[in-house]
Amino acid sequence: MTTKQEDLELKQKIELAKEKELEKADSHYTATNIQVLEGLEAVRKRPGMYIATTSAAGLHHLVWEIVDNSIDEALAGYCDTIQVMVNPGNTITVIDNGRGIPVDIVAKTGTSAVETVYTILHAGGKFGEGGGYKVSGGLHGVGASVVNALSEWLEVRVHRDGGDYLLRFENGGHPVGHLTRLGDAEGTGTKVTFKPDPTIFTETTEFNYETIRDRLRQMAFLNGGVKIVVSDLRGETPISETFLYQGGIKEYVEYINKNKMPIFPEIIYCEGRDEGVFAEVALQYNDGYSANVYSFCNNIHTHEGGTHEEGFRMAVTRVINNYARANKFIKENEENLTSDDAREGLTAIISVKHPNPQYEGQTKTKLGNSEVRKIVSGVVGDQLERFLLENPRIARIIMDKVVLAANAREAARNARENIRRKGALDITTLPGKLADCSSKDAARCELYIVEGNSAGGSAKNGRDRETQAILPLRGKILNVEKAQLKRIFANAEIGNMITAIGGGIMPEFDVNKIRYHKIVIMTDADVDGSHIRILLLTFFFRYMRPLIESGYVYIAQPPLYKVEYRSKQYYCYNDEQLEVLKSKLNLPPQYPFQRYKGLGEMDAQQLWETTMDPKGRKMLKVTMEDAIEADAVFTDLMGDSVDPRKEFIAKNAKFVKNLDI
Ligand code: 28F
Repeated sequence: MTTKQEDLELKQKIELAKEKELEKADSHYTATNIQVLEGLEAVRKRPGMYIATTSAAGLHHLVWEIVDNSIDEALAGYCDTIQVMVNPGNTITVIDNGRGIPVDIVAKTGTSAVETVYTILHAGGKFGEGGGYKVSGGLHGVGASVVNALSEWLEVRVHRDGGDYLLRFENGGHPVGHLTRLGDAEGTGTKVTFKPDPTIFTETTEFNYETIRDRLRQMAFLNGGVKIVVSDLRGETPISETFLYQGGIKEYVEYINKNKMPIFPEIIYCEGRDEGVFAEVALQYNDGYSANVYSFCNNIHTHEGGTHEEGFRMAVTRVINNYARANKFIKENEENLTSDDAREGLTAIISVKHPNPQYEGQTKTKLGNSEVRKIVSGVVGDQLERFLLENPRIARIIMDKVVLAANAREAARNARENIRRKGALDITTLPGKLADCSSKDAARCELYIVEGNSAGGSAKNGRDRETQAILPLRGKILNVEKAQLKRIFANAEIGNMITAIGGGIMPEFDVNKIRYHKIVIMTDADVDGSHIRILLLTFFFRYMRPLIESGYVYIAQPPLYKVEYRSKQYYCYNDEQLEVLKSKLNLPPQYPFQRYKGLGEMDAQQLWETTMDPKGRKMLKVTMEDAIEADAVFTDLMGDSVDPRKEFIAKNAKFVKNLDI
């Protein structure tokens, strides 16, 4: 029996215990909260550790990271539509119709799953137990919390369990209260809006719509059946584009070959799953000479290739040789076809989804997992062989093509030998037109390829002789897309470039031998200048691709206008700058200014000051971020259809994205 007194004491004890529990929970919460903020603070202190760069590329990484979460939800089978909007003020909104981030409390952190995912580093890592795994690459898979840490503010809105939930973060990831249920909602999904922190992204906080659109188009190709709607709402007339490819990478190959000449209409497709790895390949041959094989792991472009590409190459070479021998396309006494022969004119996409990818290489874009080689080689080996057996008519077209390639390889080798003998590939005899620099340290050296002899003269006189070399080009260079290899090697302007740069040409191009780490294309700001620039870029893309991949190719930015005011000279590089300058100096609307029609109008001193002096110049870096897109563009321009070329030249080279100062 207990007395009333004892009863009361017990009650008090229970209350006390409860309070202690609460305190414990609270202090636990406070402790984790502090850790959380320390984690996000670490991201803000050293953003480079998490997103590699805080330049324009890093800014765009934020978008990829949020979109990756939607893609993962789609790959798990719960989402089929993703919307991405670039809003006025350069904020980004991403919406998906997945299950919605869970809203209940996570035991470990004591807060909602939404808050956990957005405040704990790597929290979003593994997806639910339903067999799905986080497959999208992300920025090395660092998670949404990094985006939050690097945002001035970020809002997550979730529709789930019949509710409409909101959580807002400010100042680099500090939650404003906790997840709040605003009311009822039908359906499910997640919506995230964020504004990148300008104190982190000091270079630029302006999103490039083309960059976002191109990457999301690629995402739509790589994840067939997922609808991605991209909009730019910043301008006066909003832009919106929808990407939905039921055929996935098959449609990707079709897209790349769109302006080339496929030699048969079918896209060959192989797929398989083994050891938890999903591998798929789509391919088609066109009548061109280059190989366009692009590989991906978990939606990341593996620029440096890796085991999936090796497996693919092995299988294609093996199957083609076997078929060619069995069907007497090559005779018994003849050599095997090389893998280069088998890939001439080949467009292919290799895409693997791997639960535990290992990346290697200088830029960590080379797939290292060794089991993948066998998996891809097996899938392609079996299914390509079968395709050839079942489609003898197409098999014959392919065989004719690869045998022709083998013969042409022989002819090209002779042609190359010829120029080598003539000295064009021999870097000891530099072209007479080249005004070389005195330094031999390639990392410091720059080669200016300049349109026209008169501008070439100014550049020679204005340059820094120690580090800047000048190669003037006379008139237009050969259109390498259309020309035969033999003619390309025989062309004097091209020969000069090959010799000056010093790395040879593909397939033997050696980026370690090049004599300059900056190749700067300097042409007039008119249609002819654009054309020459594009011809040069086509040449580099086809014959010195590693130059672009390594980020060694630049485009000079000469000013468009000069304004003289109170015996001072001001240069403007675009119309906007001119307007700003006019209003800054309070100039009347009719105040005269000089419009530069060509580089030749500048004297040596002006050219140096405005365009060549490393201290003040602006240059555009040519990137291979989307080599595939670039390839489609080059073909557009240089291929047989004339209209897209004209249109494109008028619009300028759009794959030139990154501003490098
Ligand atoms: C606009 C950005 O972030 N979409 C997302 C989901 C769905 C789930 C999830 C996300 C659970 C515990 C990690 C739902 N139901 N779009 C998005 N959609 N995250 S992110 O779960 C996160 C995990 O911690 C989800 C059942 N399982 C998973």
